[in-house]
Amino acid sequence: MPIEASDKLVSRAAIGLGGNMGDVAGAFITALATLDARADCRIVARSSVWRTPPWGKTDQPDFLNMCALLDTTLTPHTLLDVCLSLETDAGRVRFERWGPRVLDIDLLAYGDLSVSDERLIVPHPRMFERAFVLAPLAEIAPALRIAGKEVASLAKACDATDLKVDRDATRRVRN
Ligand code: A4P
Ligand code: MG
Repeated sequence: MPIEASDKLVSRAAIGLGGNMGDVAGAFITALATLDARADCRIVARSSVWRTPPWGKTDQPDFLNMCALLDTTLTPHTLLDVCLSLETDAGRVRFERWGPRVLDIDLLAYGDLSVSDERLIVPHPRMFERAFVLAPLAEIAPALRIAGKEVASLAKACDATDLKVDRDATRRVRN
């Protein structure tokens, strides 16, 4: 179904989902279904689900990561608030930065907008060095330009040798 007819501008946003506690693929499915059920959001693409070694804080279990594209009439800040509430709904409790989590949703890009304030930085500042973001994003948006660079070439410049597609989780998320 197309996004609800309104006089509001529709923007294409990219989000990254990650987690390494409990049924992460189940949390991805619920979060994407909840977003898609809103009148002001429509999921238009889902990447594969990738199994990825932990980045930043390495003494924790592997993550599952995926990306999705959505059309939305929400502002970037309201979309962030919706994503943060989906994390809470999934049972996320913040223990430590970069620590284990059921569900993390990052707003990677919002149209070609740049935002930088105390609550939100878009494009996501750490995505350019993260194969676990760029490999899934390149599957669904290779030609997207973020900060002037094509996602496909950003992904090629990143070492993705330790990442692999989780076929079962991908099947679940795409069903
Ligand atoms: N915030 C600002 N900009 C954004 C944005 N573009 N998207 C603020 C989302 N949030 C944004 O986030 C803290 C605050 O960042 C939010 O309240 C929001 O206002 P958080 O999710 O509470 O904290 P965090 O996730 O622990 O920290 P951070 O720095 O956001 O971590 P990252 O960058 O999300 O990294 N390894 C693998 N393999 N896969 C992963 O998914 N994830 C992380 C977390 C570390 N290592 C990983 C993975
Ligand atoms: Mg985060």
